[in-house]
Amino acid sequence: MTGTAFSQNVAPTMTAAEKESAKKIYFERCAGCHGVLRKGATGKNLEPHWSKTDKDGKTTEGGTLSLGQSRLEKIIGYGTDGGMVNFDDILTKEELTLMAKYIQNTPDVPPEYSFKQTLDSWKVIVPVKDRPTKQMNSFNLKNMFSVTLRDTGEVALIDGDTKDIRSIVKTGYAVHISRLSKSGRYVYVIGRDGRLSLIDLWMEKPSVVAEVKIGFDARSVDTSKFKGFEDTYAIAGSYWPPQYVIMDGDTLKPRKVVSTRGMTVDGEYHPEPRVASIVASEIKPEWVVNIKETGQILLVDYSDIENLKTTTIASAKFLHDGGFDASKRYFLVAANASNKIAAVDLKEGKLAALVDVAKIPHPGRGANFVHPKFGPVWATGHLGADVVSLISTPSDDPKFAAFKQYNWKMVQEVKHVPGNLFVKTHPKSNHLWADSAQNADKDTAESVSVWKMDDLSKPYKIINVAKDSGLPPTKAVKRAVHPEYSADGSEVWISLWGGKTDRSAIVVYDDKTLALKKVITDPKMITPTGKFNVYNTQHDIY
Ligand code: DHE
Repeated sequence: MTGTAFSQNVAPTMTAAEKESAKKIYFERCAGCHGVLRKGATGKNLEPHWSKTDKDGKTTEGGTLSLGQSRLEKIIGYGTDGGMVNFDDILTKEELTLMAKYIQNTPDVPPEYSFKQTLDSWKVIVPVKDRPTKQMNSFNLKNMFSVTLRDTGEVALIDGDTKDIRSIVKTGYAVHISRLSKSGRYVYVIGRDGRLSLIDLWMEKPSVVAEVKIGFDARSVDTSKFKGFEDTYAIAGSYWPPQYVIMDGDTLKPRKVVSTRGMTVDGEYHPEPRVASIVASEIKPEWVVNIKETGQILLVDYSDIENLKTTTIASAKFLHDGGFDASKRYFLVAANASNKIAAVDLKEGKLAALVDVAKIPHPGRGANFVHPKFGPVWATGHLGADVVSLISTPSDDPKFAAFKQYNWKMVQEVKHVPGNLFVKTHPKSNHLWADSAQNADKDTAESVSVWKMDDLSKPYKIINVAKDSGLPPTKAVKRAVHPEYSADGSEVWISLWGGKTDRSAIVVYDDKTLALKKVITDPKMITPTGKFNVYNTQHDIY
């Protein structure tokens, strides 16, 4: 394609009102994968015209203008084999036309967001002095689940013992994750709109005690977990603007904002390097902050936040989600556009390995177990391939010495189906669970697969969670997503992520017998997705 061919194509005109509504849809549905500046990450570059020159000097060009209106409408409506999902069941025909027009126009650059704006947005709803000094309810907090109700902008706190909904809390838009303070008292909930809510589980009815807006678009949060810093700080990462914010743990008072703009691992400047996963090391007073577009993993030392020290570890693009190995010395993160897992050694503060896996790894937190042949392994599923990859992880335990030879090798690919988002197990379980929520086939997307650890050659059982729920059939697929264990490892909870007005459910299975145990449903149970068991999240058990 030459520059002349592009110059012949002109972006369709749009009224200010059309642009405004397209901008809103783009932010809610597209920015997560394609970026606010549309430079692409998990999704393709969507600028009207782009050109890039590789290290051999070869220039390639492309852009939405060269694709044109009708091709773009088809791609948005029906999706592609390359991993783009279809939007014809989410957007109207008029909205599909609107979006195809919008992405042929030059992207709007959203405003920046300063420390002062962050501070101005900060609200303490219940000051620390007015909070309880001991637990005021009789709930077994260890087994409480914080459940994302994605499309209602709420979190449900569900009692794992009784399965009762104890509280439904208003939070940010399309909440992404919940994380626990080291003590297990506070739940931190981050909305896609950057609103961070702090929930105090000790209150008679657990409620939000503080809030702050850390940016316009966000996905990650964690707290300080190193000895001596328990519950002291919180950190939240923003997609736009690309920066992270360090706050006081019990009030969310902003203390520092740090930009993540800079050079990619390929040596190019990137204006939008978004903060993907963040985890707290328990070995040092450090957070692991994974920067998506640059492929740089930051170890942020919070022992002196006025004189912040950061170690920058080059890995691969584009960093997304990940979890610890069983020893918690290593953090393994998906570099999903490179089809690699990067492992960071938190003791040495350096990259331990870059392991090749299949297309678009998506581990969630991953799953740790002892493989009968290869010893300790960490598992990741894939969005773009039909396997769960097992990576051998090091252990100091002499009983695993014989497995050292396999360390950091991908030792087995367990046959699954594409469209897997999350895998999960528990130290007390002999089962590996994997969803297939993004699979194109409805039955498969509504089911999960379970393997026995001693025979990973095929799933021991495929469970159709939507059928087990007994919910009436709906037009929208009820995606069975995100297996999560109860605190004692005896139950597995699966969400049914249905239509945004459909009553849905969380379906609970007995992990030993795989029998259906309970369907948790309620008129307020709309679009449940992530579920975060207090004890397992607090202690990184998976
Ligand atoms: Fe997630 C984790 C980003 C879409 C459910 N998701 C994460 C993390 C990131 C991320 C960076 C790691 C956070 C951490 O550990 O600090 N997710 C993104 C996106 O950019 C993406 C692809 C597109 C978007 O627009 O947001 C995206 N994610 C989704 C969904 O559509 C899911 C399935 C449903 C939902 O609720 O939105 C979804 N993501 C989750 C969940 C986790 C998560 C449940 C936490 C997993 C865990 O067990 O800890």
